[in-house]
Amino acid sequence: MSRTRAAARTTAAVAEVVLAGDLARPSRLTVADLLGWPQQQAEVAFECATSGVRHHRFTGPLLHDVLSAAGPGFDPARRKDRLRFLIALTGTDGHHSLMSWAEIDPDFGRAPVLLAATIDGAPLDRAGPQLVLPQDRCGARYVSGITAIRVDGGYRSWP
Ligand SMILES: Nc1nc2c(c(=O)[nH]1)N[C@H]1C(S)=C(S)[C@@H](COP(=O)(O)O)O[C@H]1N2
Ligand SMILES: [Mo]
Repeated sequence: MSRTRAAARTTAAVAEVVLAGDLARPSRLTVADLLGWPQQQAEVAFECATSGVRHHRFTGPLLHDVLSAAGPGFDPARRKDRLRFLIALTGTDGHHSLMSWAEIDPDFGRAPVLLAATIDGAPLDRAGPQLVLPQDRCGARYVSGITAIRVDGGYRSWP
């Protein structure tokens, strides 16, 4: 394979996460981009219904830092305004999880949720980032290979 084709392949293999929804600055982020935020570390244990207790060490930015930088469409000065916002995460295989904005907001649930850039010392550039919820007993919300994160403030008008 020529060097150019090898380089193109390498580029194609780098996973991207689409940040979309009610955001002033929607974007596409690679794992390399995630390394630009302050990095947190989490040693976690969670139970999987099929494979028992798993232990992992993750590093990466806080999900809250990354999404705040994208400009979610609420008035930051009005705390109640944030409570109608949801965060929908999708993995490569279609595994989904929903969170409320308040879960990760420092004024509310303050969950130290990471958008992990490494797992057990290995970079996630090709696999894509993984959601890390140190407070979860079960592993099901640790969505891996995240392809899209949608911030949705649409609950304003319901019912
Ligand atoms: N994309 C994706 N992420 C996923 C899942 C999945 O099916 N797809 N399963 C979840 C479940 S049920 C568990 S227990 C953990 C398992 O993580 P591990 O195999 O890395 O320990 O991943 C979670 N993340
Ligand atoms: Mo699981």
